[in-house]
Amino acid sequence: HPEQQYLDLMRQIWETGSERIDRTGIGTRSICGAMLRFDLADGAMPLLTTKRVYWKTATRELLWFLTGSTNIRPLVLQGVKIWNEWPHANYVRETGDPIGLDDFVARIAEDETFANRWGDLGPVYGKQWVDWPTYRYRADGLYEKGEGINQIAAVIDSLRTSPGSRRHIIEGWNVAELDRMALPPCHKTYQFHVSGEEEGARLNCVLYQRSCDVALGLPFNLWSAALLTAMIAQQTEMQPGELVWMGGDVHLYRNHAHLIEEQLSRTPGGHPRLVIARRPETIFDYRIEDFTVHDYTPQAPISAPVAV
Ligand code: UFP
Repeated sequence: HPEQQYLDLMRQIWETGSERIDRTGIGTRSICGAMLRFDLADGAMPLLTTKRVYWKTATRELLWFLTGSTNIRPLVLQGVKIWNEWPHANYVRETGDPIGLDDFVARIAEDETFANRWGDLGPVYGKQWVDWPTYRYRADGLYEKGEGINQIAAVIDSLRTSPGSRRHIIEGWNVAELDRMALPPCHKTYQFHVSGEEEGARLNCVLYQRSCDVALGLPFNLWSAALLTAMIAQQTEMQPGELVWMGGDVHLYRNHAHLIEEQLSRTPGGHPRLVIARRPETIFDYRIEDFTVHDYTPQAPISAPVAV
């Protein structure tokens, strides 16, 4: 079963990873460098079956990236909580207001002006993906803001016009803007590759993830990368090919022991398949209702605290 790769990676890190104190202070066991490969043919998805993965949440996040938004409000309004901790911590730090997370999030939902001021994450994925900033140098040696680059549209264009290119890249790691991001991108580089020709063309994707929480982050990241590949394949009239995932610092948090032990005792089962209901005009026109997953009967969810 393809999911066995994930479980083997988890076991390898837990048994052989080096112990270290990380930025969050929780501590991890970590290895340097790992690779997973998944065949995406016929809608096959790397959606874990040994615990329930909330793929709709990850899908809403991906669609939000594609809108270019970096404000949590659109996610909050859909009940997606994954980015809430950062703006909350920032607000408490800057204002000294000891408001709790739930009250802060309720205010983001109710008050648009408040959300504009306090709900932004800085120039994270959405901004870099569809509006990478450029600068134009003037004759006087100063420079002014140029037009942003839509990397997603550019990759779709290059896949259509020169499928054999080795430059189909979407990059999140904007070095000059890292210090303004709530979190520097983890899934930072996507490279696409076309194998086969004409009707048989298959769209492959390599994702390089610099930092990976294998227990809580990776299940989401695999789903989203596969989904993005499937969407781009549909837009460029190709079949989804292979997803190759590569990790840099690949780790497990020490306080995830119960999750890891439980999950490693389970056996994967079933082959979840993605169905996309329609082919929207552009990559930016997909809606959550367009996606369904068939044959997904996962084992029970296993919750664990996220390291912030
Ligand atoms: N992390 C992921 N995937 C993500 C994401 C975060 O695994 O999509 F946004 C984890 C990796 C790491 C932490 O444990 O969040 C980020 O911390 P750092 O920036 O110190 O690597």
